[in-house]
Amino acid sequence: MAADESFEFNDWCVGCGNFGILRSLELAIKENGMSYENSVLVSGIGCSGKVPHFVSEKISGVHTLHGRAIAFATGIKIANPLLNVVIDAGDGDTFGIGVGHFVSAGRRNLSMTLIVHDNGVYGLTKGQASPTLKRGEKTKSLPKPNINDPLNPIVLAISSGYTFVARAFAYDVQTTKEIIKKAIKHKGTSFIDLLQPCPTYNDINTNDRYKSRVYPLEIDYEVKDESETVAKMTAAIAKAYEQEKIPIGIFYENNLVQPYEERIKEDIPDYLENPPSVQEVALDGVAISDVSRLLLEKAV
Ligand SMILES: Cc1ncc(C[n+]2csc(CCOP(=O)(O)OP(=O)(O)O)c2C)c(N)n1
Ligand code: SF4
Ligand SMILES: [Mg+2]
Repeated sequence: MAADESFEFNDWCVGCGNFGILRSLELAIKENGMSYENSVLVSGIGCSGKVPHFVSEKISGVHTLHGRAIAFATGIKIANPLLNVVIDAGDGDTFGIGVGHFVSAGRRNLSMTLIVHDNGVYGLTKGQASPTLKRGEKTKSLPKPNINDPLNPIVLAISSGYTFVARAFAYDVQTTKEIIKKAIKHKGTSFIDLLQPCPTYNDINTNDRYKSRVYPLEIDYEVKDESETVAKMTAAIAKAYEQEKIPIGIFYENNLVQPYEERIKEDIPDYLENPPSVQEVALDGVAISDVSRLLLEKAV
């Protein structure tokens, strides 16, 4: 969206948890001082993918492809490492078609934030089971109970290398806002598993069910010395597997892992001052872009 466009008519269903996520994000954008000039929202495909259209704060946004939001965001952040990059993606988008990108992003640790709208279903396409729906659960539009085991987003994020891993609940706007603000300020890739009721297709994980089960997570989550890493990961993973009650908060944070942009800077010392986004790409019709330097240095 351009800076002078007003936000579009919102067509999410009444009672959708996406409203709570959108509100939390809008507040975080405002309180973090994010603007059209210094920030961009990147979304995938699905009900969740409409966030850049519906957000009321003036901020740049791009609605991309199913399962490819992380890939687009990675390109944007590498081209302009000074931007705040926030990704909004569905659970189907991130852990189904896009799961390879999810794992690869953890290994890089580029400074950007991934918010996953975790509703247990493919909402936009009428409620098929997403990779976070539990085995044996039969939501409204499934003909039979789900026969796949779910993946645990927190566990997958920690084992993939994410350096800020949290869970939030869509209707707890204050807590969610605070978690989003911290995630955006984090140096490295931050991930929030955002529990989102979908009243239209998920009649199991309802707002009431979540409200009776969520509680604030109190855990010493930050790795302050490398020797603590495995113990902190293990404690976070144990909490992530709790079933009856659902802890909400930050599970794991590690600021000792070098962010990807600093890894690039080791090879290209002026990368942050002279990133590809500020370079002339052509002179008199001849390409003069220096992107090739970045690609050659970082080819893997
Ligand atoms: C390559 C591709 N495959 C399939 C689709 C169809 N499609 C659109 S949205 C969607 C599922 C979205 O589910 P999720 O990511 O969980 O988002 P939600 O709607 O629940 O927010 C699918 C499969 C598509 N747009 N592109
Ligand atoms: S289908 Fe579900 S996720 Fe999509 S807008 Fe409706 S309630 Fe929200
Ligand atoms: Mg979904």
